[in-house]
Amino acid sequence: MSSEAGRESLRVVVIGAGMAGMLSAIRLKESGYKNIKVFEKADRVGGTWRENTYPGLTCDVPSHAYTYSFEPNPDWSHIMPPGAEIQSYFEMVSRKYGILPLIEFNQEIVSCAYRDGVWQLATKSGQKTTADIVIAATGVLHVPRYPHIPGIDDFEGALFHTSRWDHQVPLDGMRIGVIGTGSTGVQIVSALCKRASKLLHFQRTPQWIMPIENRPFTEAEKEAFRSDYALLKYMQNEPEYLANVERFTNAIVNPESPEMAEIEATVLHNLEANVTDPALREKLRPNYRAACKRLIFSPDFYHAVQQPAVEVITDKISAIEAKGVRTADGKLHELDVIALATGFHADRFMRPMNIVGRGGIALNDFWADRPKAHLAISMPDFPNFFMLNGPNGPVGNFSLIDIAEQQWHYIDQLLEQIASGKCREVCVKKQALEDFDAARIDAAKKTIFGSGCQSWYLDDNGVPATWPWTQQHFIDEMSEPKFEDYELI
Ligand code: N01
Repeated sequence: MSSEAGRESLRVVVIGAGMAGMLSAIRLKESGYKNIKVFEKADRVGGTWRENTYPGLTCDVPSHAYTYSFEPNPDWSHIMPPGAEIQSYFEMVSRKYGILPLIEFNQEIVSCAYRDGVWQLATKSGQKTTADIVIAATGVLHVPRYPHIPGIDDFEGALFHTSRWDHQVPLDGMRIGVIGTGSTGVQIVSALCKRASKLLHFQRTPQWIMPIENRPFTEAEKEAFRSDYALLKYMQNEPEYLANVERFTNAIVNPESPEMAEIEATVLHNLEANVTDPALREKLRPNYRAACKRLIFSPDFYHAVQQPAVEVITDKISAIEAKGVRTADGKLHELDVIALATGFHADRFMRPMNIVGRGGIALNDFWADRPKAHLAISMPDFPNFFMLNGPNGPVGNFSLIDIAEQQWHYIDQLLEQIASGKCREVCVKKQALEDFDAARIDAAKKTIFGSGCQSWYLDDNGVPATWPWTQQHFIDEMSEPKFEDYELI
């Protein structure tokens, strides 16, 4: 069979129409695959950027780096892109690249089982489909983590998780509580500090804050990006940003490196120089190393927490009551709105979908100890099932779009084995995954993420679940599969 004929006949299902699912659909279409279906549980593309709409939502990767390589965008308004602009960008791309007709919206895949050499999928509404190849592009942080706080259902005001923001609820002049000090909580506090009459930031653990500049692009700059394509491409791969990414990943991998010392000095100086009240400064001072939790980049958080309406509350939350939050010191903090910036279940990936591989092996059993996949992409006994942004990938402080594109480059080469008729089934060998996983865990324990703090990077055993090597190592791995690691049947 020629590759071309293979691409025309193979049935490919992509799960999810967020950034990575859209990328898959665009690339498959361009490569000549004719039988592509994308299933999306919601009614629009965009994934994370569709679901998160909270005030202040901004990506902390520079705008021009947070774009598909094939669709640079001269119109970004700021150095860091606001969430709503990212959502509009994805919607524009979905139209421009003609992938909307491939997407079945409001169709959540609930099961995906490998039987008789094909994947059989079913949606919540009962639609069934058969695929030769499945691409899971279901995202990482999409299942909200609700805190177990006594009385949480008793609150009489508005209470919601930050990824389920209720835009009907007025905010101006209101008494607002934000629980959680991750990237989300920090951005919300920065956005609401002058809108709320009282803004209480409930902090269980303080965070190190890396200062960043986030000014608007001038009209002249945007015009230059529009008229000079080379400049626009340069902005996507801006040398200073790439150097920062390299420095950052080197620091993560080697906590004793000069790069990490530089990060530590910068965040410490940020705290010392910009928080004037000594008592507040001590409240905000973490007792663990910078970047152990995902480092927060913010141009204005310290400014925000020093606004008159804002108070950082460090007393433990003991309950939520009808009128507000009660802390362990006995005080009731009366509130109109509570935003739960309490993060996500980062170990879910495709789940709760019921996925069953070759020989009846359930994904939940395969991942009983921890989510794992060879190079974040393939699993033994799950043939022709490939993940974008799967477990153990380099989800960190840099562009996930770039990571997904590199992963696609790798997956595409695996697909080619099937399309060209060299084999019918591709999945990583058990031993290859075991070797990868052992080396990964060994390296992960030595990264900054394993240096002694709680974070969503850690698995249930307290081991960092992320990519533990440099960005360059990832780029090298993604350049070409080592086919000897794969079962090609
Ligand atoms: O979630 P988090 P997030 N009582 O898990 C606290 C990406 N992102 O939504 O540290 C009180 O980081 C918890 O406290 P502690 C980015 O990758 C990117 O903020 O566990 N507090 C913590 O403070 C990011 O890392 C962008 O002690 C409770 C917070 O809730 C990831 O999403 C923007 C609690 C959770 O922090 C997740 O960020 C936004 C309880 N019972 C998000 N339970 C950008 O690009 C939890 N907490 C900028």
